[in-house]
Amino acid sequence: MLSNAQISEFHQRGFVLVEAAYSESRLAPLRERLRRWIDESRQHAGPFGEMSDGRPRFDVEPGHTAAAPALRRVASPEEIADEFLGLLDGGPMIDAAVDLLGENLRFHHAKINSKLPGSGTRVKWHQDFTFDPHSNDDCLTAILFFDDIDSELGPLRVVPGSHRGPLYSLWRDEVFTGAVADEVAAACETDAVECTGPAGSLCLMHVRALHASAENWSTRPRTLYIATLTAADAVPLAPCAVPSRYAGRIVHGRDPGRIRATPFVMHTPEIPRGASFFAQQAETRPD
Ligand SMILES: O=C(O)CCC(=O)C(=O)O
Repeated sequence: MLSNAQISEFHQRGFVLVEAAYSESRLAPLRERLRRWIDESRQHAGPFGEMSDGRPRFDVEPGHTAAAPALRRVASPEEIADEFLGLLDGGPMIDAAVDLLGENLRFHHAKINSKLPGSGTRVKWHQDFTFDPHSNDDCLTAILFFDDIDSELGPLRVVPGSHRGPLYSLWRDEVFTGAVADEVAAACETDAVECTGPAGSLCLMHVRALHASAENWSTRPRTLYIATLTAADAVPLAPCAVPSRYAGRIVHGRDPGRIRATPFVMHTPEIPRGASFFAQQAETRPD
């Protein structure tokens, strides 16, 4: 699926964008399902639904109303919609992950992050690995664009090469902030590049890559489907904040029946009390 140049870009920079990897006809049923969930959200004043750990499955922004719905997160969509479960059966995302991580692949978790027009939610700088540590870091975050995404929409921003740097703490003064320290974030602001492209594009990002995204003050939506896939011999070391009955499923190849461990030191992550890490990041003092 990926060219040698794309594979080497992923290893050098920590991410690679495959433009229009998914066709309109593959995106349409996913968008339609999301449209129905947005409609459903109009009936709720706050986060709703339930994940297997009892926390809400659907998260909405503060200020969400029936007239101006602000659904910002659907956790584990594969548990409640076959269209999303189908993404794990094969296709560009799985093929690209095989090219980057090897034949034997496991699913860890997935979610939809939506920034509807005028969305005030932003994502502070972090690395996915410090939320979801595994015994080795042959793990990636696959990000599928539902919309044409340009600079105005609060696109994903990534710091090239940061996947080869340190793991940064998400804790400040004994509080789990879900974001790196201000001085690390300031350096990221200088070094980051935007990940933009047409609907159907697929960004494959190393789980150690530092990334963030700004608010979407535009009149267009910015929706991402985000899945974490791992080499099959990478074993999770902490409970996942987005539980799924499909977690650990082999999505390509076979279970190698072994655990591969590489050394690293990091602080333990914390599961958010609420629906998602958006509130966890926002609860902490502004940076
Ligand atoms: O929605 C985004 O822009 C990024 C989301 C993200 O980094 C995450 O959910 O871990």
